[in-house]
Amino acid sequence: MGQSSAGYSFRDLNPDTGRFLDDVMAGLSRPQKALPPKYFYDAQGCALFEAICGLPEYYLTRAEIALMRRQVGDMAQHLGPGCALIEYGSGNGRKTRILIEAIGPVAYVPIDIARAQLGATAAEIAREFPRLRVIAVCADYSRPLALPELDGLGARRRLVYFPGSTIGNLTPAEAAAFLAGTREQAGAGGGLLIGVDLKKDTARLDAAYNDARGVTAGFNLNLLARINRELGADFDLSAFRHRAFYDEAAGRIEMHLVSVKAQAVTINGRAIRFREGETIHTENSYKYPVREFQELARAAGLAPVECWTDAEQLFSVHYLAVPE
Ligand code: AVJ
Repeated sequence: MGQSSAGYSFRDLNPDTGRFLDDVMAGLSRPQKALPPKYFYDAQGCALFEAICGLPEYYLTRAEIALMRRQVGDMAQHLGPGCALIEYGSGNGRKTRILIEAIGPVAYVPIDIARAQLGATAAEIAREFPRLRVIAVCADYSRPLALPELDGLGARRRLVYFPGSTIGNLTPAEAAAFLAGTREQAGAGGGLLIGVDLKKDTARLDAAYNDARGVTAGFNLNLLARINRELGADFDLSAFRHRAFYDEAAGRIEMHLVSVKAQAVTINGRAIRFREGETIHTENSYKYPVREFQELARAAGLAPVECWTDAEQLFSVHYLAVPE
């Protein structure tokens, strides 16, 4: 089970060992250069993302927390006590605490690629809920992963929690495949609780990813800084600009880093050339109306049971059941 300390155990599946360089080289060798958004979250990226969550323009986190506070009693009726709660992308665990308090799970399994933050969050939650079994798993959940043994914990069912609209990073086809895989992890009689950002007017969406203070720009550019730090590359951060826009036809925000001039960057002894205005596509963030997401869930073999939204209709949380 890996090293264990006060109240929680930590299993490290070494999600980034050797993969970061391969993924960066592959992504920057494509006609439309691209980098996987999961690499945003090194220690600096985690801190920048936390800052984004507090920005006036970034309504998502506030709306989701308000929704959780208001509806968690109703959610608990569906979810029941005594489950094993598995969470993808646990981050700082702020929403999770609201859920744990209301539903009383027997075990909590946070899964995250950000090792340091995962350890800190697992330790804090274990301290706050002394009777809860906390089993942290450092892993890349975008790939198949073996969950720790949960059968001996006396859980009545498995509930997978995937908050924050992180599922928006996937294309709808990828999201359906991901949901189908998650259905297997929850197992028959289990369930999924998923936070999904709603479609809304373009101006509001554009503002959320183009904040006045430039924190989102810093978050995006930190990906290049991380490649410099960890892979010894020589990206000139002042020669790239943040760009984010809502593509209404695709129903998604796209984030890019734009090369402001023709330039070459050396990574691992290889020159990567950029034309002036050429971009690296760093993130998609899909937005779904309630009905559209429910259809996606059905295509993945899940049964939509309930969907809660906040008072302003900015954000949604879906409860999907795994059919027996
Ligand atoms: C964590 C993927 C949900 O898409 O809104 C925030 C990440 N990117 N600002 C999102 C993000 C730019 C965020 N997710």
